[in-house]
Amino acid sequence: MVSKKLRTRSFAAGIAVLALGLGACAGSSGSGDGATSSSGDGGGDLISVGFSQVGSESGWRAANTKSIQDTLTKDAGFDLSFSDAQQKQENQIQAIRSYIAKGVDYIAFSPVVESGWDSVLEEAKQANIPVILTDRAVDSKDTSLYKTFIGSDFIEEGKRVGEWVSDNLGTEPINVVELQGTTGSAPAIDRKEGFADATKDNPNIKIIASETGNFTRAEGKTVMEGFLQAYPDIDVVYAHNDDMGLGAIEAIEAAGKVPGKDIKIVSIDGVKDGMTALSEGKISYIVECNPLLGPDLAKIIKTLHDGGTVEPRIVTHDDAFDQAAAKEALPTRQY
Ligand code: GZL
Repeated sequence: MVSKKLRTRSFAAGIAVLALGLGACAGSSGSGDGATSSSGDGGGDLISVGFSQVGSESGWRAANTKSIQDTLTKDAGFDLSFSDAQQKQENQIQAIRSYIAKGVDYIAFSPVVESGWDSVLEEAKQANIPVILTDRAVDSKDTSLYKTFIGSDFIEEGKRVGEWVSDNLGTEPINVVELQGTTGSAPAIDRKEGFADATKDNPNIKIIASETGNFTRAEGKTVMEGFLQAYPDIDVVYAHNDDMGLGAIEAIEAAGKVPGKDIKIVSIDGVKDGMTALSEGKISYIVECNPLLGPDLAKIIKTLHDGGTVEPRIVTHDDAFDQAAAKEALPTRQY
C-alpha cells in the first residue's frame, strides 16, 4: 500500500500547490444518470478524454462535475466522455474499460475507494492510455499506473478541523461524534486520521462514536438520529463533509435541540449550503475542499499532450472559514 505520507502529504520534490481559479466556463454536457455521455462528435484534432465520476452524492460532487464538464469542452479542444458511477466501484471499472475499448487519448477518474484498481489501470497502461487521478487517491504500489494525482490533502483537512476544535471547543471536556465519509475512500480514511492526530493530546476531547454517513445528507441525518438516541451528552459533531453536517442539523433540530448552541458542528468542503449554515451559526467551522479541478485537469492533459511532464502529486489549495469569514465569502463564492 502506498504510504499515507506519500499519498497525501505534500512533499518538496514533485509537489505543486495550485491556487485554483474559481471561475467556471460556459457550456456543459454529460449526464448524471450513470450513462456515459460525450460532449463532442469526436474526430479532428480534439483530445478525447474518458472521465469516470464517483457519483452525484453531494454538493461537492455536483460542483466538481460541473467544473470538469464546463472546462473540457469541444471549444477548448476536448472530446469528453463522462460517466457517473453512482458510488459503485464496479461501475467505474466498467466505464474505464469502455474508454480503453473506445481508444480515448486520456482517462481521468476520481476513485470511489482506494483499493482494487491495479488490474484495470494495468489494462490502460497496456493500451498506452495515460491515466490521471482527480480528487481521490488509490493505494496502488505501482505509481507508474497513473501520471499524476491532483486533489486536496485530506489528512491536512482533518488536522485543521481538529486543531480548531481543540483550540476553540476543547478548553473543557467535550464529547465528539464523527460522521465518516464513504468507507474505504481516501477522504474518509485520511480525514479521520488527521482529526485524530490533531486531538489525541487534548485530554478534554473524547470521540464517543464514529460511523459512516457515506458523504450524503440523508445518511448523515440517519446516523445522527442514532447517535442522539444512544448518547444524550453530545457536544460536537465532526462531519467529513458539509452534506452530512447538514443532515445532522436536521436530526438535531428534529430532536428539539439547537445546532451551533446545544451541539456544535464542524465539517469539510465549503459548498454553498454549508457556508450558508456557517454564516447562520448552525455550523461553527468549515475547512474547504476545492472541487473546481476542471481547469487544472485540462492544463495537465494539454501539457502531457504537448510532450511535457507533470508532477506526480499536485495538491490543491484549501481555505478555512469561521462564521465571519463565511459571511464575507458567500456573496462571491462560485460553488
Ligand atoms: C473530497 C471528495 C469528497 C467530498 C464529499 O475531495 O472526494 O467526496 O468531501 C464528496 O462531499 O462526496
